[in-house]
Parts: sequence; C-alpha cells; structure tokens
Amino acid sequence: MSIETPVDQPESPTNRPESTHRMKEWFSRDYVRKIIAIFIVLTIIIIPIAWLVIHFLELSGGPASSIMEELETTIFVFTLVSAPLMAITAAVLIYSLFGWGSIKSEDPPMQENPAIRTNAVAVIGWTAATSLLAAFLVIWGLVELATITADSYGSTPSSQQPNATKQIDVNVTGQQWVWSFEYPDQQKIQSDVLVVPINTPIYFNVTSKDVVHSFWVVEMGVKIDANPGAVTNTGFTANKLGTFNIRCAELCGLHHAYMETNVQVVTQDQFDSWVREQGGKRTA
Ligand SMILES: [Cu+2]
Repeated sequence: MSIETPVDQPESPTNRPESTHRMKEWFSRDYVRKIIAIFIVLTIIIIPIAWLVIHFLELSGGPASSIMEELETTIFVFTLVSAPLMAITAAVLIYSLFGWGSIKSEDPPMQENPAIRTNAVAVIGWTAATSLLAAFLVIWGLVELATITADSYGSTPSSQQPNATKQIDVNVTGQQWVWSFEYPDQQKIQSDVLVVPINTPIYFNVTSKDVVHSFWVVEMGVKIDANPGAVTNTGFTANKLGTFNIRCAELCGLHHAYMETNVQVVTQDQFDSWVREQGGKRTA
C-alpha cells in the first residue's frame, strides 16, 4: 500500500497514512499556510497593543503602590499568554469570512483528507501546549495572589502586623453615598479625604453604616467590601506622591456612581502638619 492517500478516495483506517506524513501534507495546504500567516501577524500585533493599553495609556491612572504594579504586570503576562490562542481563533475566523468567500471557481470544494482531528501528533501537541499555558497561568496567579495578599497586609489584625509600630490605622466607613475616614491613633481625627504619608504601611478597618459598599482605592490596586455590622481589613503602602481615586465598587443605590473621594499621598512632614491642623497629635 502506498503511503500517499489518493485524492479522490476518502481517508479511512485502511488507507490512513503515517501521522507525521499527514501533518506534513496538512501544513502544505494553501489555506493552512494562509491561516498560519494571519496567526503570526496577529500575535505580533497583539503584543504591542497590550503593552500600549496596559502600561503606556495607564487607563487606571498608573500604579501608586507595589500591589497595583504587580496587578498590571499580571494583566500583561496573562494577555501575552492568551495572545496566541486569541490570534489562532481570530485567524480561522478571518480566513473563514474572507478567504473562503473569495474563491470564485466552480470547482468542487477541496478534499477534506488528510484529517488531523484524530492525528496523534496534532492532538498531543495541541493538548500539551494549552495545558502548559494553563499551568503557567495557575502558578503565576497563585504566586501573585500570595504577593499582593502580603502587600495589602492580608487579614492579619493591625496589632499583629510585623511593622505595627510604624503603620497608620485608618477606620473607613461607607454610607449612602460618602466615604469617611477616622484616624484612631491621631486623636480620632475625621476626614472625608484620605491623607496618607508615602512609604508608610496604611492599615484599613472597613465597615458600612447602611448597605454593602466596596472600598476601592483605584491606583493602589486595593478593593474590599464594606459590610454593615462587620469589619473587613486591607491595606497598602503608597510609593508615589499625588492625588488618587477612591470609589465605591458595589452598586449601593441611586448615587452609587458619585460615591467617590480622593487619597492624597504626601510626605511624612506634610502628613504631620495636616494632622496638627485637624487637631490631632504628631505621629512621629
Ligand atoms: Cu457605595
């Protein structure tokens, strides 16, 4: 029996050629080569676009804490890993829409053999490649999760934090439709704007007076539910001076969209004078 499959005879278990030979023939087809070409071009295009959107345009305002830096890196890495899968799907779609449609001839459709859907080389290759990509994402995700949990001080109570002497506690209260902040160690001064010194761990005790809100400090990469009758904890260490956004991230009623305020990251001296102006004592 010849290894060549006759073109006018459908492939069957009795005339099926070698796996590698079928792969070779499959790759030699004109439409397969065109789809692979579109796939390569799309993959190359997606990478700079992802970089542009995530790191250059800084749609979320640009990171102001190590947590947000980690999150942006993770989004970028996940986009890179997903790019080939997205590109191959889009390449098949594009060729299906425009490639097949442009065939004007009266000829009958191309022969379907040699099929590769039952080809051991193709099936094992595809399964191994996607499993490796998925496994990489799981491992990366778990490592990042541990890192940002540590950077936001996890669920460890304020008093048991390793740097408990240096950190600043802030009690955060959400209510329809404002945020308010209380500094328990600075003579309980109150503010509707969050003011924090740079490079200092800030530890939040978050609660709500009415419905469920969500305390979201956008450029710090921190978001946690504010529940009535319970206290949730999170934190960050700001590494950039400036004014950043705080929003409510849980639909909480009519003015939910306007439930926002700012966090001002200042120097330690500016923070101390702000505390004095508010009637509190020095922190240092
Ligand atoms: Cu709210």
